[in-house]
Amino acid sequence: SDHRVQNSQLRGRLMSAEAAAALIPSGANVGMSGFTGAGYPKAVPQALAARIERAADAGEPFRIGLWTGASTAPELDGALARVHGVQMRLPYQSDPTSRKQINAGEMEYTDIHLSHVAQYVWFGFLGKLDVAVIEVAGVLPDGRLIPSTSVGNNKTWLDQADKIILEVNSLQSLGLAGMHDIYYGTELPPRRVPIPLTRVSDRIGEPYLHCDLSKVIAVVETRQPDRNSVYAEPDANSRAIAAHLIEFFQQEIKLGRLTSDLLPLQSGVGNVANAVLAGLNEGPFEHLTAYTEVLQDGMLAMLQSGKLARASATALSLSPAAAELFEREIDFFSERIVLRPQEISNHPEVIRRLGLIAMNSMIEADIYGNVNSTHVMGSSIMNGIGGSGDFARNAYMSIFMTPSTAKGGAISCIVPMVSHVDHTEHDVQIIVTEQGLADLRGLSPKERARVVIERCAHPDYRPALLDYFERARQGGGGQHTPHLLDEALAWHSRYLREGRMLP
Ligand code: 0RQ
Repeated sequence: SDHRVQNSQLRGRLMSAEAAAALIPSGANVGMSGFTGAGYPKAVPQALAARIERAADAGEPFRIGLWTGASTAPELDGALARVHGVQMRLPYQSDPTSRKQINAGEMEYTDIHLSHVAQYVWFGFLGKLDVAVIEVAGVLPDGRLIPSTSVGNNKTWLDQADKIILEVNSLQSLGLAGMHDIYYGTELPPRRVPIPLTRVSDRIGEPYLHCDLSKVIAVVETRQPDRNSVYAEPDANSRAIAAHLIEFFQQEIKLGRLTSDLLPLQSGVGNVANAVLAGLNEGPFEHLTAYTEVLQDGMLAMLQSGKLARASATALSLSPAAAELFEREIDFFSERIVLRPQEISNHPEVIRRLGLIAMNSMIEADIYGNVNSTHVMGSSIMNGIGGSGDFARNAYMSIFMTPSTAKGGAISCIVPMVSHVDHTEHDVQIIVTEQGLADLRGLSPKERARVVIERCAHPDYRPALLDYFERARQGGGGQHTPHLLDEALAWHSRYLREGRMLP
């Protein structure tokens, strides 16, 4: 058997994915590893999906509650959703099949700030966790676990689940050992003490996960790569957004509010965020650091070029080419990257202390600076809030970015009123589109509206937005945040009726 399972007790639990999946009962809450397509179990979820399908064919409904770190991959979310095996999902997903079922009302979904998930489980807010299914890179002779390419909520799942299934993936690099920092010092209120992390690269915990070996009911060997999706080449919009940001940071340096090493960067997921990093890699800043949730291609390139000195995250999210580079240069990256539990990578206390520059993408913003990151036309979920709220609320500076239009121009991403609010005007300081950058710090709502419309809206929509604002200024309503309530969401309903927002 495989040298990666060095503990004899756990070696005695080796079995097939099918046999392991047979140990998960219907109705169970299952905590799986996985964060942005990294470090998720690859065999047991598919075997479980096959079992669920057989049960359905036999007329026996079989569904589970599925908890993870964040998004996973087709082999996990996709496979289980396709057989309608997920009754309730939390805290984040980005899977097309799951999204469809959630929006059809066939799957319950609880979209939770990623830093809250572990403590909610400890508090008992989410009910009992029955089974943990965790991918690891290996098992040490004493039973400690070498974490995989994401940490996410794995520590909490291992601690809180009644039973544990381990997937040992021999394709994950053993060079990962030592890269993680698992903090076991979190207490429950009222016994909490400060988290002793004052610099991005501080190590405050241990490199390995541990668990009660008597809870381990199965160990499954796998050899499969992470999802590793390719990022799009930065397009003109993304490059323009990056250029506006770089100019803004330079201005802040001139004003003495930032230095040339800026402050630790947090960058969201997606193509725009990745393109902004590519822009920063060519920008004039030096000795940058990152305290972020997901380390994507852009950050790997910045570490390699030396622009980025140190990075902390809870997960990798790499393209196949970047994953290859990571593997090849693992000793180099191991000196520069720390992977932490998501309750620490996203912890409000640490984010506030370090003073992050948080850069996240959004779906839409309104003229007053409220931001919607999660819902299309008010009622359909896209992915979820993820870590954007953890970072936006607590950062030194909170930036949201988007192209000014979507769907070939039929949708304006700057609207009179957002159709769903994830980040209120109080948590949003900078809005950037390819058109320009709106610095909202210290502005009143009416001042913000003028800046957002002038700087960020697409020229095709600017007159209509100004017209809305001016009529709201003259309407009889309150003049702190002027709105025309009968019209505020008319752009969205017009899009749903006619396929375009503009009158
Ligand atoms: O859909 O591909 O079907 O056309 O939304 O839009 O422009 O490709 O942007 O990939 O960066 O995603 C906010 C969803 C942006 C993401 C969001 C449609 C658009 C397209 C994607 P199509 P883009 P991105 C830490 C930070 C929340 C979590 C977060 C997200 C699709 O960034 O999920 O921030 N964020 N986490 O057409 C209708 C609009 C639209 C619109 C765009 N106004 N109306 N559809 N789209 N704008 C990391 C983690 O938490 C893990």
